[in-house]
Parts: sequence; C-alpha cells; structure tokens
Amino acid sequence: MFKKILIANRGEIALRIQRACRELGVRAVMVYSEADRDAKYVRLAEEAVCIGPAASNLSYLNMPAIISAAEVTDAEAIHPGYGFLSENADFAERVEKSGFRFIGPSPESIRIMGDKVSAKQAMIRAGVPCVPGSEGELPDDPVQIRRIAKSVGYPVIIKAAGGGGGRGMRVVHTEAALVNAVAMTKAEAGAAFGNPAVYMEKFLQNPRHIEIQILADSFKNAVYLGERDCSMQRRHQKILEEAPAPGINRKLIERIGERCVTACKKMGYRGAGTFEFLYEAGEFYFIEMNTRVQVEHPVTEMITGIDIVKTQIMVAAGEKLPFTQRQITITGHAIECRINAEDPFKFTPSPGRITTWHAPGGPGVRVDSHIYSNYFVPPYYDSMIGKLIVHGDTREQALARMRTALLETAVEGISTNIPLHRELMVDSKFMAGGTNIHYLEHWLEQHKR
Ligand code: MV4
Repeated sequence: MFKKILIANRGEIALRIQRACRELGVRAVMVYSEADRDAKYVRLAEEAVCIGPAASNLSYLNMPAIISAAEVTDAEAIHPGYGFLSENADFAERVEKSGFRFIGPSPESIRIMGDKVSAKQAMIRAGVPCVPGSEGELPDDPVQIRRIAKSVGYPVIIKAAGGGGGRGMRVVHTEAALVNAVAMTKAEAGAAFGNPAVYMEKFLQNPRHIEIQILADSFKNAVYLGERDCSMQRRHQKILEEAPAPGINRKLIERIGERCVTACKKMGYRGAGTFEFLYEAGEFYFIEMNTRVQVEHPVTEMITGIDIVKTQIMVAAGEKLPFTQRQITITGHAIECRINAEDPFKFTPSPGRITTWHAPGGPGVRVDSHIYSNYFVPPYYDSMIGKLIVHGDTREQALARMRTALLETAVEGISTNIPLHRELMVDSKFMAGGTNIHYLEHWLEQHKR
C-alpha cells in the first residue's frame, strides 16, 4: 500500500478521499487554492500545499503545480477525485511520467473513453448494447449522411466525439434540417473540443438515465456493483440519485452488468468506472463511460457495503480486488440528495458564509460534506456543498428517512436547494418510482414560483 497520497481536489470529495486514506493508514497531502486555505478538511490532512489562486485554472487545473506538490511532499500517488483533472488523459500521463501512480485507469483507457466514438466502438466490440446509429464518425458527404439518418430513423441526435455530459449535441427531426445541423455541430465541436468529429444516434425521446458501477484491478478481475438511477436532473446536472433503479428487471441488469465486466476485462481497465446507459421500453443503450469516481458513488456503497474510494486506492497500489462478483449482494435501497448553495427554484448560485449548519442523523443516514458553521462557500467553484445519503430496507423506508433527514438539516446564512428536495420527496410520481430524464424540468415548469 502507498504510504502517502496527494489529493488533487477540493470540498466534499477531498474529505471523502482523506477519510479513505485514514482507514487505509495512508497519509494524505491536500492541495488547496487560496480560496480554500482555511477550510477544516485542509487543516485536517497530515500535510497541505497551496497550489495557487482561487481561479480553478490557476490551482485545481494547474498540472505543474499539482505535480510539484507531489514531488515536494514525496507522495507516491495522486487521487484526482471527480471533475477538474480527473478525466484528463494528458494529466494522468504526466503524473505517471513524473513517477507517481495516477489513482484511476491508464491514460490510454481515459483517452479511449474520452473520445465518444472510440468508446462506443470499444463497447460494440465487447458486446455492450449501444444506441443504434452511425458506425463511428459521420462522413462529410451529405448523401451518405442522409442515407445513414434514413436507416437510423428520425429523430436522430448528432453528438460530438469530444463532447459528453450533454455538451455538443443537436437533435434533428427532419431530413431538411439534417446536413446543416451536422455542419453546425461539427463547427461547434471543433471550436469547443479541438475535434470536429461527430456521430449520429437514434434520438430516444423519454429515456431514464441508468448507470452501472464497476471496479477492476490490474489482473483482469472486474466486478459490477449494480446500477444507479440518475434520471432526476436539470440541464445535465443531477440533483438526486438512487440505487437500485426502481422497477427494472434484475435479470436484465445482471446481463448488462456482466457485459460491462467483460468490456473492462477486454480493455484491461483498472480502477472505478461507470457505464452510462439510456433505458427506454425495457432496453439498455450505452452512451458514455466515466473513468472517475462519481459524485453519486455513495448510493452504491450503501447498498453493497463496499467502499469504492478505498478500493480505487487499493487497486491503484497493485492489490487484487478483495471480493468476487459472487460475494457482492445488494441490500435495501439508497437515495442521495445533492445539497447545492443555490436558490432552490431559480438556481442562481448562493455563495457566502454559512452561519448555522446542523447535520441530520439516525439509522441509515450518511452526510458527505466538508461544511460547518462559519464555513465560507467560495464563489469560484461548483455550488455543491455536500450530499445527504440515506439507506433503508425498502425504497419507502429510504424515502421516509430522507424526508426526516431533510427536515432535520439546517443551513443558514446562504440559500440551498433543500426546499426543492423536501418537495420532491413527497411528490407522488417520484414516490411511485421510475420518472425519466425530463421529469424534473417539467415539474419545475408546473411548479413555477
Ligand atoms: C441521448 C439522448 C437521447 N437519445 N442520446 C445527454 C448527456 C449525454 N451524456 C447524453 N445525453 C443524451 N443522449 C440519444 N441517442 C438524451 C440525452 C439527454 C440526457 C441523458 C442523460 C441524462 C439527462 C439527459 C438530458 C437531456 C438529454
């Protein structure tokens, strides 16, 4: 096992990784920006190194500063968390070339999954079901583009190979709009991602967003840890997640999970990973793979009892996965509400000083947050300040525990989206389970204030 790890992130995930380090007996080096200097999780680490000013591009995205911090503290590995440099293949490569272990997959794996065309081709080869569409990148010839769209069937969606997470996509409903839409998406993709390549898929109108968590070691062992339902989102920002996904056939999930595991073994994938699917009319369609630990990993930890962050570190250190697929069982139901410093209905950011923080508790309640009374939420970063996670024997019990947890939680001094979560937890359609990716936006339209 490593003796010392550098945590190249901030906020709740930096604290989450620090906790995993402590359990493993690994010393943690926190890097921080000037805006995070006084945060308690920074002071709590064995060591802390300032890597630059508040602006992310000068600190948490500053590769030389982070690698230098690892050098001066004699860390052996770097955990990137999520966001920032976590899915940057060039960063992973520079980390490894500098003699450190990147806690995540190889730069090659990150690169393949970062290009959505090569990711999809890898999945097709491995037998993971994908959305029907173009075989790879779209050609330039308008005649061929029209022919592909006709065979896929309208509506289609044009996606940038360099995009992902909702960036660089365009829905096309008619042949008349097709060729221009492809040209526009290519131009935007070239400017935004430095890669004009686009591909085409059948546009699914009312899917759910279901993702499968996997863990893999360096010895071609891989397991899946069930799925998460992440359909409750607004503008590609998830607001709550749950596991298992309500109302989906377990045998179907097992079949898809096994395909994901096969794909990992085939690719020689190492670390934690998430296969994102659209689920519609009883079928799964792969869209993207994330090569990092995700914000919503706790719901999977709660239903499996497996510590995903600890396991990431263990497999990065060259250890074997400490469990087999047969040893993984799913127990009960978990829900996570993301707590954002923002207006609960207008979604404008609400940074500033938290005057009161009262955390909820009780059976099956987990709080992943770095905040405290008198913490200042800086205006420079993502508005998420923590996560409330509950576990219950059933979905109904988890919902009841989340209602209680949200009732107990007090954040004063700034606005949070807790009032929105309180309303969603008593919404009859959400309570019934299985709402799709459009539900929240429609709900907000009908509950305007
Ligand atoms: C789609 C789709 C419908 N059909 N692909 C958006 C984020 C990116 N990961 C892929 N996305 C979508 N791809 C096909 N073929 C609809 C979306 C989509 C979406 C997906 C997941 C979660 C929220 C979403 C919100 C709008 C659109």
